[in-house]
Amino acid sequence: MAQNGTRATGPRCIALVGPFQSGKTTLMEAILARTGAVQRQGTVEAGTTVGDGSKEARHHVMSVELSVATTTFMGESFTFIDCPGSVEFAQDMRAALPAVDAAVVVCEMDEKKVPQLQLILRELEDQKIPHFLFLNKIDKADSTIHDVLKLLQPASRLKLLLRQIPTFSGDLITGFVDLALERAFVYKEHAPSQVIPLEGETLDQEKTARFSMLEALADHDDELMEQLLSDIQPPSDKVFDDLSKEVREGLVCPTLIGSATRTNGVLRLLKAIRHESPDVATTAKRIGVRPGADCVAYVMKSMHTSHGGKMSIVRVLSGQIPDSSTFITPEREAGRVAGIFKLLGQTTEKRGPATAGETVALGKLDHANTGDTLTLGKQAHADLLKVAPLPPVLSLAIAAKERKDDVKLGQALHKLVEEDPSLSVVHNAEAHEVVAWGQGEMHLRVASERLADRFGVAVATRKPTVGYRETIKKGIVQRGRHKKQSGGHGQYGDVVVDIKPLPRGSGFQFTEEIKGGVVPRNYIPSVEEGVADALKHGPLGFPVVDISVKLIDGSYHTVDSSDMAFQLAGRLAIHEGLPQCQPVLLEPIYQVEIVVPSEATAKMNALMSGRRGQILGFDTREGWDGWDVVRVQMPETEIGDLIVEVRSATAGVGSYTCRFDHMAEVTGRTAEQIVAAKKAAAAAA
Ligand SMILES: Nc1nc2c(ncn2[C@@H]2O[C@H](COP(=O)(O)OP(=O)(O)OP(=O)(O)O)[C@@H](O)[C@H]2O)c(=O)[nH]1
Ligand SMILES: [Mg+2]
Repeated sequence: MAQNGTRATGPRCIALVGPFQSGKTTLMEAILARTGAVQRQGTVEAGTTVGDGSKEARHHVMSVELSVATTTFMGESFTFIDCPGSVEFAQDMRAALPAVDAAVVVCEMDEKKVPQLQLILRELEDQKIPHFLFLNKIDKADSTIHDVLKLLQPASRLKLLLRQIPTFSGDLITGFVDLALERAFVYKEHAPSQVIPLEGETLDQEKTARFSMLEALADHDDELMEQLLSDIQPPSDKVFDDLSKEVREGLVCPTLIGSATRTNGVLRLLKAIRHESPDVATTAKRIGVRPGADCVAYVMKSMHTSHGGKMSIVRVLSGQIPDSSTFITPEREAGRVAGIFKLLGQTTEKRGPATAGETVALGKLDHANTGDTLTLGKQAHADLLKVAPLPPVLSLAIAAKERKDDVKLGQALHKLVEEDPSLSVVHNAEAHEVVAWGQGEMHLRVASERLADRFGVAVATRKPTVGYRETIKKGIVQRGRHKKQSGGHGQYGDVVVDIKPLPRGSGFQFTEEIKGGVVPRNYIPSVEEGVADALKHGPLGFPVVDISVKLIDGSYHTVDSSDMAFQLAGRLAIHEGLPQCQPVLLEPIYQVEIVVPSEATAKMNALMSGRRGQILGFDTREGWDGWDVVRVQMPETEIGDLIVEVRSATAGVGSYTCRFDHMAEVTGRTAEQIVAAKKAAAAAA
């Protein structure tokens, strides 16, 4: 293991994370071009990048899953995990992060993206993952770049340490000064920057900025502090050692600048990563790999490919994986490896055994899922880290366009959920619906596209059915008589029932008070059956609840009475009685907890009034400085696309969780609309 400032060696695995569209995929492409893994640097616009190689990512021109590429830099192997920036696809990043050595957080000089940056940095800080900031799109930057730390520091709990400052020619950024190296560079497009003399005004700026950087490092190094106080220039080895040590220990976060599209600043970033990120032994220790454990690997993502096989992207944390080895997890046998592959986006290249530190794809591990901890041999290693799925925030009912695909749809959904546990599937038996829950409109849209593209199941989606009910406000005593005299055998059943409303949540109760055998015992269960059946569709079209039905009288015929006749009589009594009992519609009300940055709390008020929500209270969010929790009760139907508005009010970072609370009466226009929609749907069916 690398000690203090000495450089780590061996294969490294680095995550590229950051707010939506900050340039992660482009940066990975620039890195691959700079290190010679690709001949020509592709662009996301032209759909020619190694990352975002899936049909869905190309189609939407954004990352919708992680992309992995391994390259060699200065004789060492580096694997980059390009993570989607959209919050809707954040699960991929969360699942991969535990096993990386370090992360590069790609960001921009954009105030609107700071909240999302904060969320990502928080995740890295909580998991103690060493990280760098890469301020991208420097080609578009102006002089406000001098305030970069003022803009970004509030998002980070670690001290941000500016490692490079830009140099200008007029308003144009033409290069940078590296404050650790104390060297000035001019940018060359798609070529390494050139060293130029550091002199004049630039030298003065460099001195000031370097002093700030050293001061930040000295917060964790008394010797350096003394040197600074006594005006002694610290040796440059010491500065580099301190940088490495403090980055690895998660004490500071260096900030580098550059432009991914022009490949500017990429080489220096790579050098910083190479020099300052920890090795796999440190990472294994961080996430709790048992010392002396033989072969342990972590599944960053398992995928079902379109040609049917399963691929698991794993980081080897200790030991070696030979081909054809059989893995176990604490719960099950994960399968036998059929092929070990080096990845370059969608391109796979078969290779030999993988060793500690490497990130590879394993073929055909049929029972390995995202987040699994794999071990060879008989004794499983305890699960390293089970990343909890993000709570679902949006749902859609999904059906196969062709009935023959129903079974295939179920299987394909199961596979998608295995790959991405932030997607879940609920079967609504009452509405005969398969409901997919996910992280947003795009997440669910991409899931539908994958069903079609990868699994060959074309699907139609619609809003999920809400579980409305109805009940009655007053009681009635009602007779139901079924009598038919046609030719030979007649039919005869006659009942009188006392129908009454019950308190909310009581459901359906059936009792009887038959005296003198006016309805023979053996027919009473049939009456109950008929009543229960009639209650499935009340006068408004919905299941009736919170109602008691007591059988109090009736009559029978020795020859013509039968189970069927009494069932029909029971049903008739309900059909005729209920419309006179002031039926009312009931809708599910949910308890919703919305979490938002405090600036957006007031906006939630307005949002709720438009969605029939009732605010129960506000609180500060525990452990989250500057965030609030808003507790609300709102109808299920109004929750619908709540997430879309919560996100738009919070630069994408707000979210909510909810659970069913109770059923409540709906009246007026809202109720009329719901009933009319149900009638229309029933007529169309
Ligand atoms: N001007 C400029 N544009 C850039 C730079 N890097 C990326 N872009 C543009 O920014 C947009 C997003 O780039 P991507 O690389 O897809 O960003 P991303 O962070 O991977 O996006 P998601 O994964 O969808 O979050 C594209 O239009 C890029 O061309 C840069 O250095 N300068
Ligand atoms: Mg991307």
